[in-house]
Amino acid sequence: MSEVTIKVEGMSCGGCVNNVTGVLKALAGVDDAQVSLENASATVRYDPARVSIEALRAAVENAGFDSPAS
Ligand code: 9UX
Repeated sequence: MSEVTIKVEGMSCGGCVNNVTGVLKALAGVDDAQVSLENASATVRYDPARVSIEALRAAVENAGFDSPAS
């Protein structure tokens, strides 16, 4: 397992945090996701053999938020 922190911009409430957490955890290869409204970020524990950082960011974007490359 690896861990990465990606940017998650555009969240405005705890519901957004739950939504982003859900879409990240739904991805095959994601073990855990800790999303921070205050830091506009998500720290994700994942298996790089199964899911890429780009795929993590794409999932966040598809959920309606912005995840610019760090
Ligand atoms: Mo918060 Mo986010 O009210 O998609 S749930 S704005």
